[in-house]
Amino acid sequence: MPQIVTIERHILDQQKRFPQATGALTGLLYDMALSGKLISRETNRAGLVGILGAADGVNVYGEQQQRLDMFADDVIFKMNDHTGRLCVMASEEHDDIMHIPDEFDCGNYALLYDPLDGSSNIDVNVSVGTIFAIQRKISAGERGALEDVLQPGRRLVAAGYMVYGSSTMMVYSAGQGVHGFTLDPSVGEFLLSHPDIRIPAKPRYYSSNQGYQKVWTPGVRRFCEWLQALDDDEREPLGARYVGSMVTDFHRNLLYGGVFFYPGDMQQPAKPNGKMRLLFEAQALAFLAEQAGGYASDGIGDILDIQPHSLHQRVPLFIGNRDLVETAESFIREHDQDWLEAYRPFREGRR
Ligand code: AHM
Ligand code: MG
Repeated sequence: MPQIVTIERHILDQQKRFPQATGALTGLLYDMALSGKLISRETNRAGLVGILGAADGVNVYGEQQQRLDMFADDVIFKMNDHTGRLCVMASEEHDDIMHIPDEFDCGNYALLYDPLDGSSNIDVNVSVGTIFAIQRKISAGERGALEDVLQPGRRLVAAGYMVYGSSTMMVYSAGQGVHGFTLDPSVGEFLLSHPDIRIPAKPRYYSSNQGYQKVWTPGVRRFCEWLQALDDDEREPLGARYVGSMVTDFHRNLLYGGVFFYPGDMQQPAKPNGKMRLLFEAQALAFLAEQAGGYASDGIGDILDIQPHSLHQRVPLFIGNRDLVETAESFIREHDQDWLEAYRPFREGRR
């Protein structure tokens, strides 16, 4: 029988490489794993317990929240509000940062999360996931502040996601490679199943909502044709796969090689900055992509180098094999001057 490594053991082993570590990050990652187990249990039972369907709430983007979103959001907050490890939290489902209740101590980390990514898939039993990222506290005050979460992805201490699919997986990196764990529901443990994940050099898939092709910029349209290897006898075309739950699409491309893209557009009303949230979706996955040998860009440059200006800032996103993402950048440089001019003010926080 091969060696069995639980996520707890793995996180502890990684901590041992840093003699100065206090154990706070270790505890935090373990609590994320526990949150994942609880959310997984509810997503598995969703159809049974009648908690499906939209709740009254509408999130800050004007989208309807599903009840499971709210459950997942609450689980992660409650799991982490009293541990003394965090100074502040921020969730895609909340307009503002969330402070640690006064009765509890504050710690040295900030947690950012998208509790249930791809939630429009819940009602049809398609995989969804949780995305999280951890920054170090930089604010002077004791109780944390907005500046703790408005940091470039380059400074992330750790990031990861859970996918609630045919099995539940947790994938994380604390800056030493990307490691994947599969939940064994019979014993309730995440077991190491995918050590040291590297994106395969030969990609297989591209993932994008091609229903929007008409509103894509000329550079993005040409990039997609290039992926399909039109007029190219030397390269094989990539297959198309799009779940509509980015964390799931990203997970597939991480294991098989490929690129996910959700570009900005110039149609009226123009959305030059696309849909993905920089802090709750793009940064964490960009960190993991880089750790696995890949790359993430907004079409101009590295997602990890973008200085965030607001909590719910959106970015165009191209993520996956480095050569594919760099090819997207060069098509955009060559063909999308109008878009570049429209997008830059968003990137630089002038809009
Ligand atoms: P969500 O966080 O509100 O669920 O939205 C993000 C999701 C991504 O997971 C997915 O890739 C994208 O929205 C799908 O959008 P579209 O339906 O426009 O293709
Ligand atoms: Mg999301």
